Amino acid sequence: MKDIDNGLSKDMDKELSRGTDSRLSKSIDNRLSAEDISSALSGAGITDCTIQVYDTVGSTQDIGKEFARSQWSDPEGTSPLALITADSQTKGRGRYGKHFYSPSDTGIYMSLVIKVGKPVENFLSITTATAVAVCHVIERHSHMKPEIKWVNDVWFGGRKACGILTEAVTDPKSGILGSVIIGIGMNLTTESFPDELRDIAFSIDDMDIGRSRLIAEIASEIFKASEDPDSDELFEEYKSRSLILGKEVWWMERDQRRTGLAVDINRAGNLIVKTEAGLVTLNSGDVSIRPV
Ligand code: BT5
Repeated sequence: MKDIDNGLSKDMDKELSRGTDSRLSKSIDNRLSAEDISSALSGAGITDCTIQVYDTVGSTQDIGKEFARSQWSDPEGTSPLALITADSQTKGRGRYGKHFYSPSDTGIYMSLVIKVGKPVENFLSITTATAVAVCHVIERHSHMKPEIKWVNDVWFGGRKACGILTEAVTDPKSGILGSVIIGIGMNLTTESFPDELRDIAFSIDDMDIGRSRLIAEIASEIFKASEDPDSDELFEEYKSRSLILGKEVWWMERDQRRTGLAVDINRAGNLIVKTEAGLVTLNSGDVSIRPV
């Protein structure tokens, strides 16, 4: 198996025992604990999952990728699912190597590794399905109404609270998708952001569950969705939650600002934009909503 960029993304050991965050209800246990995650996953029927909880790491995604490789080099020795989470990341990353701000105590940073073993074509919508799964969990445990900003950011009132990064380990010869590594970063009680994020980041600070249970619920919702990520139901829900469809958008193409009307999202997750020159299909680049 070899890592390739296949378009899905262009591009415990240490258990923690931290106190509860002051902004969360005192009754909420906000510690990160492998035991709590494991027991919540078991409650959801997921028992064969490797769980690793760290204090600080570079990127949970990198650890996830290593695990994905071991799923193929040591199939007997590894489980088909893995969940890697950390209290903070020093090199949290988004698409194209962009930095994802991951401070300690106030957010969740997790990577799920799912062994797939199917042609890529049968797993195209895992990225969009993940965004829907994350919205379900947020709605279950918060009063906020999330929206999805193409491709897979979760936004509230024009600000980003959660970013999702899907990567893959694929066999280039057979086209078989070996494993997917789904990274999720979510701001929960972060109050102070670096300057460049101050006006664009948001924290979902009214969650009624602590971080361990939240991580387990997100994982189990995604594992469920991954059984049939290409289902029509999930895909239609993704589109109905999209804050970009039907809006005027702009993007940069070879130093040129282009504009158009976002009319559709196809099964590969591409955005279809109607421009004066006709329909344009955009991959996973950055698109901004045009101010009215
Ligand atoms: C993403 O990329 O938003 C995907 C982020 C995935 C992070 C998770 S955390 C666990 C796992 N381990 C990792 O190393 N990564 C994954 P993208 O759509 O490319 O957005 C990146 C942009 O989001 C940055 O350029 C900033 O503008 C913005 N950003 C960075 N940190 C943020 C934060 N904490 N909250 C809101 N926006 C942020």
